[in-house]
This record gives sequence, structure tokens and C-alpha cells, in this order.
Amino acid sequence: MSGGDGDRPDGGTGVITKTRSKTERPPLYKVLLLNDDYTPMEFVVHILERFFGMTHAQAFEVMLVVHKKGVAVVGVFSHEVAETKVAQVMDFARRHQHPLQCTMEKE
Ligand code: TYC
Repeated sequence: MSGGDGDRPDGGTGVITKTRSKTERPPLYKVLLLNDDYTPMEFVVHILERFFGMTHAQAFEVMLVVHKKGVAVVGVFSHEVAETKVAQVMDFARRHQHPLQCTMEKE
């Protein structure tokens, strides 16, 4: 049977306890753009403006980081949004026959 003092958080001792509920944040995902030798710089800049809402100046700067370092985080999103961004970039690159690669990883 239930409903006795033993069911209370204090086990029926009368000691006041507080239950602190943990607020779980949903995991975030980094979207990464990878360098290659063939995709034109202006195409990458266009992708960053179009799908990541960057200004031309921001996009150019981030493109150069990828070009020089090989990879850069271009945004951090929920799993669903990150997946959509990766799919949009990969599809757009494929349709223009560029080998540009975009991936995501848990933060
Ligand atoms: N390395 C490419 C070039 O020299 C430019 C480039 C930048 C390609 C960023 C991909 O994610 C990339 N044309």
C-alpha cells in the first residue's frame, strides 16, 4: 500500500527537504565546414551568407579560416537545425558539382 509517511521525501521524519529539479538543456551540435582544393572561395562565402546568415565580411573571414586551418565551426545548433544546415550545404554543393564537405558533431 502507498500513502503512508514513508512516501514523503523526508521518509516521514518531519525533516524539511527541498527537491531541486535539474533543468536538462538539450545537447548542442557544432556544424563544421571542411577545406578542399577545388571548391571556389566565392562559393563558400555564398554558402555562409545564404545558410548561416553571415554578412559578406563575416563569411569571407570564416571561409579564410577554413581555407588556412582545414576546418572551422560555422555555427552551433540543436540536433534538428544542425542536421538541416548540413543537408542544405551538402545538397547545394552537390548540385553545383563542388566537393565541399559539411559535418556536425556534438558540442
Ligand atoms: N581551398 C579552396 C580554394 O582554394 C577554398 C575553400 C575554402 C574550399 C573553404 C572549401 O570549406 C572551404 N579554392
